[in-house]
Amino acid sequence: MDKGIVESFQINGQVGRIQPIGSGHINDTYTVTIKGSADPSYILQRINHTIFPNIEKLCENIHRATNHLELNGNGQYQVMKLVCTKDEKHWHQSNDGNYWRLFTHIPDSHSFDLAPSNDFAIEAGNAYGWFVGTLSNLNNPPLFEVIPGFHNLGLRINQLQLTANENKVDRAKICKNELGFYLSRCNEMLAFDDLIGTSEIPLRVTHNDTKINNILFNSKGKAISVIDLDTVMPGAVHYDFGDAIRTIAAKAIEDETRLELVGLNIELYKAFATGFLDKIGSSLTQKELIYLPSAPRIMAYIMGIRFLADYLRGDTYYKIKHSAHNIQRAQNQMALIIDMEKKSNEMNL
Ligand code: ADP
Ligand code: GN1
Ligand code: MG
Repeated sequence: MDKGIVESFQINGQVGRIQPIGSGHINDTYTVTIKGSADPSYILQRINHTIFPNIEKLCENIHRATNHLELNGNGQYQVMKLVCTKDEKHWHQSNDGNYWRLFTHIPDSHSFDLAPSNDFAIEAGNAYGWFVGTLSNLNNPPLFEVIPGFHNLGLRINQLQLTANENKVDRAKICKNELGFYLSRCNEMLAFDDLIGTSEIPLRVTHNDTKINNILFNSKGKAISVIDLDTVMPGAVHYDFGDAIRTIAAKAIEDETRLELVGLNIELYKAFATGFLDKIGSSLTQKELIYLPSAPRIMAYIMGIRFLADYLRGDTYYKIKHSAHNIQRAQNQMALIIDMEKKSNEMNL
């Protein structure tokens, strides 16, 4: 790793170690330690500019969101800051054409891929509820839509169908079952899509990638920060509630291939919902509340069809560790959906 990249930012001290961290599928993330210090001071990220082509608008969204959270969040959570480059920009382009940004590191923080207990789930619910609640009035002008139609079900279903028809890498025959599973549920899912953006389910400012590892916890298990702000943009509250449940109330990680282990932990689900609604429940509309229990199934469905579409197009979007990785992820989400369908009565709030 070229230390010169970090040195192009306004850092305090001399760059020491740069080490990879995290399990994300899109960007590359590193901790940066300053010489003479034991703990990291910064987080360096290489931005995937194929997926996020408008780097300027992407960084502007993050800058606006972090400022707003700092000013209006009542100090309840720590907010990481974008560090400027020496020429006062929020990103740096290296000679090889890559784009980089630097954040302040939240000290003494840990992230998890599953919730270790009910208390963590409540904490996570509080943190994401605080996030959506605090950003609710950041709309003048609205944040930039960094990935158009990111959680638009109609668009994602069309993409899946098109990719299956094109069958570029001849994988459609391998995924007949998976395609059948997802396409057989599309009408039921689309009913919800039509309500988004109406007064009943208004557009808010949402995080749109509310996995549990995008919350930092301290050593006492308290949530201390919400991170990974690439996809902060207008969205429905269901996106954040539903996407969070996929990892916070899941019995197994997203990459688990022993499908009998995959499912919803109803206690963790209720704990997350309690924490989330505690922070934001009173400002939700009746329709938003009615649809909340369906949101985890809808978001698992969206993620499942995105994994499957990527498998069908030859793995061009998500990072993979082996050639079956994306179809296995799509199967994992199927198992989660089936379990949530069985538990739909228990999921009522
Ligand atoms: P990705 O998009 O690849 O998931 P993240 O922004 O979530 O990238 O960062 C990956 C991991 O790096 C996080 O799960 C967390 O452990 C750590 N991390 C990211 N930002 C910070 C920060 N500001 N302070 C401390 N740790 C961080
Ligand atoms: C991607 O890179 P990561 O893990 O933060 C994806 C999310 C998916 C997630 C699935 C921009 O997020 O939408 O839910 O993988 N982010 C983007 O694990 O596509
Ligand atoms: Mg992340």
